Amino acid sequence: MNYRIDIRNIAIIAHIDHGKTTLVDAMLKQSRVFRDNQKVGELIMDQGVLEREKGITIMAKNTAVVYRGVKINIIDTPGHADFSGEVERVISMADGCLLLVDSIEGPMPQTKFVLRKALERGLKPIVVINKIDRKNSRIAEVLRFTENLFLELSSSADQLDFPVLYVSATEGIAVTELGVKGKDITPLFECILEKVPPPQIETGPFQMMVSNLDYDSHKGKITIGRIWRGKVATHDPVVRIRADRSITHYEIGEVFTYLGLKRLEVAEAEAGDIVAVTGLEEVSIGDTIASPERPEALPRIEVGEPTVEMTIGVNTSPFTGREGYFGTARQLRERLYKELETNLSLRVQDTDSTDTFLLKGRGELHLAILIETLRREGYEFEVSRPEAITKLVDGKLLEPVETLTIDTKDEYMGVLTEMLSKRQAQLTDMRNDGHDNIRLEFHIPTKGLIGFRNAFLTATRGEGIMNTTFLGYEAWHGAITSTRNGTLVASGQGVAVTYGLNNAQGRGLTFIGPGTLVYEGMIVGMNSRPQDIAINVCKEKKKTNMRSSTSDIGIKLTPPLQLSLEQAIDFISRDELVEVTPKNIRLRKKLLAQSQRLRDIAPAQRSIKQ
Ligand SMILES: Nc1nc2c(ncn2[C@@H]2O[C@H](COP(=O)(O)OP(=O)(O)OP(=O)(O)O)[C@@H](O)[C@H]2O)c(=O)[nH]1
Ligand SMILES: [Mg+2]
Repeated sequence: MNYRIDIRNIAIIAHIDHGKTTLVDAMLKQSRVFRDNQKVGELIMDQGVLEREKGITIMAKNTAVVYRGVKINIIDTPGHADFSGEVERVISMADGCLLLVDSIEGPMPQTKFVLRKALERGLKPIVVINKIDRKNSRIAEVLRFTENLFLELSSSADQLDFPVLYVSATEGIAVTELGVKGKDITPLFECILEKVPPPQIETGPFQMMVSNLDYDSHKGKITIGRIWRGKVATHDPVVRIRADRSITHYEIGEVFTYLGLKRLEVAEAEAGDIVAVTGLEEVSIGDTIASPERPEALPRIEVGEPTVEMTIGVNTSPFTGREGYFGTARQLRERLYKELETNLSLRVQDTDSTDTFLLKGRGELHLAILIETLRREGYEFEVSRPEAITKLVDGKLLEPVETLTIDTKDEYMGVLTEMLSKRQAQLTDMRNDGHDNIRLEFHIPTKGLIGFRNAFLTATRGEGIMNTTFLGYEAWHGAITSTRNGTLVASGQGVAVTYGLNNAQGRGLTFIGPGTLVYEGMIVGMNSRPQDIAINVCKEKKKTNMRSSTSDIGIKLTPPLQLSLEQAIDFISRDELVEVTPKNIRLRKKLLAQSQRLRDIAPAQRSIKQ
C-alpha cells in the first residue's frame, strides 16, 4: 500500500452548535486563503440562504487549506439530527475526524451518534473541547464525559487513545494543555498532520466515489468525491456505475481540487484527493465513476432510514394558481424525484392519487427545509401533518423512538414532564447544575414528538432548547390521543377585518391580521376549547354605506401569532393541511365546506358541537 503523505482528509463532526463551522473559519483565516482586505465574515461555509437565515449548517461541504506543504481537505458537517444523512454521506471521504465538544454542554446525543459513525468507519478522532473562552466552562468534567463516551462506543483499545485539544474557535486559538496561553490554531494543524493517517492509495485504473453534486450554469453538473484508485485527467473516458450496476459512458470535462473557498482547475488529480469533475450530465450521489478498463463499483453509501412521512400534493385551495409559478402534478413530481439525486435520506413515492406524493425524511426539519426550498423556487402545493413511519416485522408493529434532551430552567420541569408523559415519554436522566438550570433526557416515540415543539416553546416561554436523536425501532407503544385545541375556521371567502377578528379573539388566538384574504375552511386561529368553530372574520360591524374602517376605530386587536412554516407543519392535525406558496403559508381544513365537515365527524362529536 502507498500513502499520499502530502494530503490529509478530515471531517468535522459534533452536536448542533458546538462550533464546527466557526472552527473551519479559524482554519481558513489562519491559512490566509483570503486577501488581506477581503471581508469574509463568520460561518463562511454556511453559504446556503436557509443556512444563513437559520444559523445552522444543512449541507455538508468541502474546503481545503495547505499547512507546511500538506493539503488538508476539510469536510464541514451539520450537527442537527435531521441532517444525519449528510454526515453519513460524506464521512467516507475522510481518514480522520475532529470531534468537537462544547466546554459547557459536554457530549450530547448527537455527539454520540456521530462518534459512533466515525468509529464504525475506522476514523481516528481528535477530540476538540471547544469554546474554552466561555465563562462557566467545565472543561475537566466535559473531558471526563467524553472519555466515558469513547469507553462506551469503542471496539478496540487503540480507539481509546485519542489526542485532545482545547480550542476557542471564535478566538482562533488552540492549545494542547490547559493553562498554556495560546496564540493561534497551529497546534490543531500540527495535531492533524501527526495523528490523522495520510490517505492510502491504490495504483491502477481510475475509481472514485460520488459524495456530492453541484451545479454551475456554465459548466453544468459538477461531480464531487474522493479518488480511491488511479488518476483522472481532462478528457479521460470514464463510466458511471449506478446502484443497479448499469453503466453509462462519459468523457471528463475539467478537473478541480479544493483550496479555500475556490476550486482550482488542474490537469490531473490522483488517488487520495477530493476532487470535482465536470462532464457527467447524469449522475447520483453514491455512484462510482471509474475507468472503462476496470469498471468496478465501490460499496454504496449507506444512510439511515427515514422516520417521518407526509403527503405533498397539488394545491387544492380556492387560491390555487394565484401565487405560485409551478404547481402541476407533473412539475411537482419531476422536482421531487430530482431531489433524490442529492438528498440521500429522502424518499419519494407515488400514491393512488396522481396529484399526491408521499415524502419520507429523517425528521420534521429535514422535510421542512425541502418544503421551504421548493417554495422559494416558485412552487405551490399542500402538505399534510408529518407522521412517524411504522414498520411491520414478523407480524409485529414497530415504531421509531428517539432520545429527547431538554435544557431549561428548573421551574418548567413539572409542566414538561406532565406534557411529555401524555406523549409516552419516559424520563431517563436528569441533571441539575445547581444554578436553576436543568437537563432532562427522555426516551420517546417519534410520534410523540410531532406537534411537541410549539407546545414546548410556549410552555418554557422560549427559555428552553430541545434536541432529538434517533435511537431505533421498538414495539408499538399504543396510540396517543391528541391534546391540541380546536381551531377557528373562516366561514366564508373574503377579506378579514378588525371587527370580525376581534370576535375571533373572543374565542382564542388568531393567526392572521386584518386585510388577509381568507376562504371557507381556512384556519385563522386556535380555539381555547377542543372543538373547531366556524367564524366569519370578514364580518363588518354594521352594513351601512359608510366605510367600515371607521366602525373599527377603538377596537384594539392582539397582534396575530404568525406561524412559521415549521410551526405550521408542527401545528396541524390529521384532518388539516398546510398550503404553501411562494408568498404565503396558510393552514386549512382538508374538507373546506363547513357542511361537509359536519357530515364527516362522528355522531357523538356532532352532538357536542350542536
Ligand atoms: N464563545 C464561543 N462561541 C463559539 C465558539 N465557537 C463557536 N461559537 C458560537 O457557537 C455558535 C454555533 O457555532 P457554529 O460554528 O455555527 O456551530 P456548528 O457546530 O457549525 O453548528 P451546526 O452546523 O448547525 O451544527 C455560534 O454562535 C458561534 O459564534 C467559541 O470558541 N467560543
Ligand atoms: Mg455548522
